[in-house]
Amino acid sequence: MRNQSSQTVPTITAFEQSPDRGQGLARDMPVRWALEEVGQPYDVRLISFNAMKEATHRALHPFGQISTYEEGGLALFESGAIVFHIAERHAGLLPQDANARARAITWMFAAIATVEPPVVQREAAMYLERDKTWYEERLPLVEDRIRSRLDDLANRLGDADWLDDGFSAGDLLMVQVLRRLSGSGILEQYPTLAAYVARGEARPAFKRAFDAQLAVFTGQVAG
Ligand code: GTB
Repeated sequence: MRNQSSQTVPTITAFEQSPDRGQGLARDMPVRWALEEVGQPYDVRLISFNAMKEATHRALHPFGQISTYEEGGLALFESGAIVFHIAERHAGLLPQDANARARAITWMFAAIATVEPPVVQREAAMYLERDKTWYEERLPLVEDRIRSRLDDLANRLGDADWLDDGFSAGDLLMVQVLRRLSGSGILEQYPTLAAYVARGEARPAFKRAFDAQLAVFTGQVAG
């Protein structure tokens, strides 16, 4: 959702040229999705790999990465924190009931702190460690760690649609983490989790967010 006029809408950053070639796997995607879920218009500043490491961007993001979020005098980084901020400020991503809200926040942390790490390790192995002598030995170990998490996650999800009653920011982050296993063959071994991801991807807000980041890759959005 691109803002046409107001100066007060948030601005997020995204890759000028995402290495995922428009698959929506980079960290602007959960932020876009959250903004779309709550109906908050936003602007996007596209950023190159070089610019990401410069002082201007590092003032926003100490680690020189995407995504960032600027809204008036507030500047945030870390996609999970940004999604949490959006969910706190708008209705739609966290339940009103205090206990249900706390559980949804717990799932946000679980996605980022428990499920995501082995997924990131797999990405690091595949993209950064492929030329190492130990790569062929390491990859199956990392994938076993992912399966261990997915075993437990699938057991907890059971045949429910979402992790705790209705869709929440916890599901948004969990689905986005699981999407990063697309094409690995791992997620396909868990039909209920694959269906859970498909449910997330079928949400209109997801589709709007996905199309917006894809438009960057296909050149339909100028930086
Ligand atoms: N914990 C941080 C967060 O959630 O915001 C992680 C941020 C992060 O890793 N950002 C990455 C980045 O800016 C982009 S998303 N990297 C540039 C750098 O560090 O120099 C990671 C990512 C990149 C590419 C793919 N892909 O091609 O599939 C998937 C995920």
